[in-house]
Amino acid sequence: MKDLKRALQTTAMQLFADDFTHLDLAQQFRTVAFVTRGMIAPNWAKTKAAVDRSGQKQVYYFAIEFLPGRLLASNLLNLGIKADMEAALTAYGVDSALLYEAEAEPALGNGGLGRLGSAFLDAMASVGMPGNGNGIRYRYGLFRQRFVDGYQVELPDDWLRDTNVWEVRKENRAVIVRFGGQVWLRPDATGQLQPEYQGAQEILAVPYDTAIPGYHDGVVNTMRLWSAEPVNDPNHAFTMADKARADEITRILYPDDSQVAGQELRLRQEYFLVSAGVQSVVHHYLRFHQDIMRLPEFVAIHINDTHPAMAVAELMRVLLDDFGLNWEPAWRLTEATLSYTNHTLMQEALESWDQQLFARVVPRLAQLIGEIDRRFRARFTRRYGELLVNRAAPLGNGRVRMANLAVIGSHAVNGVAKLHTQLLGESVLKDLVTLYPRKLLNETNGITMRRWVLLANPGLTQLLDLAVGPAWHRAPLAARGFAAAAQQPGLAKQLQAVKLANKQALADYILATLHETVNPQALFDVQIKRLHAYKRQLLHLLGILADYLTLLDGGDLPPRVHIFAAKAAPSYAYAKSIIKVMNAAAGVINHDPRVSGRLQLIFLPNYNVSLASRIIPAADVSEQISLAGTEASGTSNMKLMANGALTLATLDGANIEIRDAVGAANIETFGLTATQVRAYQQVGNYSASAVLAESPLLKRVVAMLTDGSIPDIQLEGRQIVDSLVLGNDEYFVLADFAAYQAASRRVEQRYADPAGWAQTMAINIAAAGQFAADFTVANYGREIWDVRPTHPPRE
Ligand code: CR1
Repeated sequence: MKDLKRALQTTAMQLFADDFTHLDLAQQFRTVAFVTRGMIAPNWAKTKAAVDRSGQKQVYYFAIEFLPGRLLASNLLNLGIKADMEAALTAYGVDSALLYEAEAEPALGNGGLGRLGSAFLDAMASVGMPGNGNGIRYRYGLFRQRFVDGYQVELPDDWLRDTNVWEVRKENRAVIVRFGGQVWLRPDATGQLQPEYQGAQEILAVPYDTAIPGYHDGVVNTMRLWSAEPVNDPNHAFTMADKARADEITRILYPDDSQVAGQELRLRQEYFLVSAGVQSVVHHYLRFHQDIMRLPEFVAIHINDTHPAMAVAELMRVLLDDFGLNWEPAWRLTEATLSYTNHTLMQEALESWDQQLFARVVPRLAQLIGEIDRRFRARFTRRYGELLVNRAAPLGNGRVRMANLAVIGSHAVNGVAKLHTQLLGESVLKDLVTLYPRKLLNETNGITMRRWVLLANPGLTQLLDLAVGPAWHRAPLAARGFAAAAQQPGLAKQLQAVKLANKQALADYILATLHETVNPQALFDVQIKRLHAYKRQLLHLLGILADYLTLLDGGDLPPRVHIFAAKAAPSYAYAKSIIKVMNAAAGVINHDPRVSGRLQLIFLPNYNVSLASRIIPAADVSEQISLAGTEASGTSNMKLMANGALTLATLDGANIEIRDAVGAANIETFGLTATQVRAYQQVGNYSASAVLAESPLLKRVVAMLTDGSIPDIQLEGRQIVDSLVLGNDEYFVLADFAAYQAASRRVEQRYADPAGWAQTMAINIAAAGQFAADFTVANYGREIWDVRPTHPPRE
């Protein structure tokens, strides 16, 4: 601790020419982060050198989004010096909790997809797998959300305004990415066709590396994020217009989630990420290996969702054009090197690009994909017929289909939960699975227990350490013993006390941000995730309105606080309407003295990793109520169970695996199954109006959206009712309403029995270990990447 204090002083003097205690909080944060970074650095260098020397195979995880969350506390934890650093700070009179909050949040992702990528980076480092992130250094991250008159307003996220302490600019590793222009193929001296470019735009891709330290293991991996700049050529000064065109590529994160962003700029971002990544992987490989034919023995490139699917064609380009390989061997290398994860079944999220646009932006890749398509058809048409092959081909209807390209060019493809993988095989990827029956695998998602329990919930951590010992930090299954331990009334009481304290802390935050007082004894019912029709925040809202009416009718319901946090994509009008209606409903319910202290609706603004860390430890109930067959996996479901929340869920995504892990008695499930939903959809016999007509309560609830009982939502309320009635309720909200209400009552009955509830809490916590990302990456390593951890998580 003395050393740390001295280090803080010295660094404060170097950075700010002042005493540590004289600095403001932002400066103090930078000082602490700088010291921490210095402590990570030697192991970072050592890890890189060791991997290169031993020639271990490395994973490169290509993703257009990463969502690391704030790094300081997590880095200190993983280094094993968190307590010491906090003691040093206390000695200087600094509140470490406040200091952590001075860190800008790197919001370089929209939701689960980006967060999963970051969880994998943390997990790979923690189990000793050489794994690199490859992403984009967006100048502006996901918008900051504010509510004005209940409407979502998007503010820019200027996260790089102050220097980013964690990143290291590596200009010596910059590469050039080429866009547009024209490409001709001309035979060279040996008769091989070589591309010749004219009028292409060259952009410099500059990497910024961030260290990803593993948990207490000395391993430090790298997240490499690329920034676009004009090429710095001493003979040709760039113009301001050149600079603007380059800057534009990495200026913003597209705020879209499960919906395609079809703009040309997005395509340029994707190619930028892919080309810079592939080139740098190959350059690095060649520094330590001579034979390009052995690439897949040392390199695994993972395509996270379709955004980096161009890696298939880009790797082919490098192998053919730069190394002069023939098609067949180049294709074998490409397929052996690449693998792909699908993250959604939502039709509107399946990327495809207009072929002409594609050819304009990446002409050489368009040629190569044309050839991939030609060979694909030649190989399969005779045996499988034109119809099937047309559907499965990379090109069709004037579009480049990115999922098809990714599957065809990868040796393994995976879904992210058992149900999702099964449905992929039956629907979106059915034809491709017929052609490549061995490619499709399941790898159920996982979460970083260290961030979501050790960091977010110190009270629970202490209790787990007490009950089962600290082994679970590294061996997450060791938490299993907690279920039995919690049968002692003493421990169960402590568990209740921890939950109550966490709820009190959240109540304080709610008071500070929204000026609403909530009672921590009430049931805290949480739904936190992107706002999407398929996730059905609307079902939850209808449930709240129904309870409101029940209370007004003189019914008796236990005190309950509904807590939401969600961002809506700025162009997603329907989702924004839901936010407006939620806020307006909150205004009515929270200020109606007739239900005071019994029902509240809290919508916290600006959902992000940090806010999730506040809410999750305080949740009693975790709402996972997507329409069955639509949520690929979900990961908030795992984080919430790990913190003792009871899952109230449809049989969708990983909810099913959570049920299997905790047993049907420790989860509340309801609603249509994926099979039932599909049957309705195929027959076309679902009638939302018929459901409405049968339920007087539901009719009253829906009427509230348009009859003025919630003020100021004329347009939004109408839009929602229209989607339910005229649109025949695409997501079966009304169909599941009655079952949802019944399940909600069962949850309340459980909550009325504190001892039983404590047992359920303990069983959920105890069973969460299997969802640790440490296991997930080890499984990917064994089944997809052929990369083994040096210290695998203990079973
Ligand atoms: C899915 O919607 C899943 C994450 C991570 C999301 C969610 O169910 O947990 O991926 N998909 O696998 C997504 O963002 C663009 O697609």
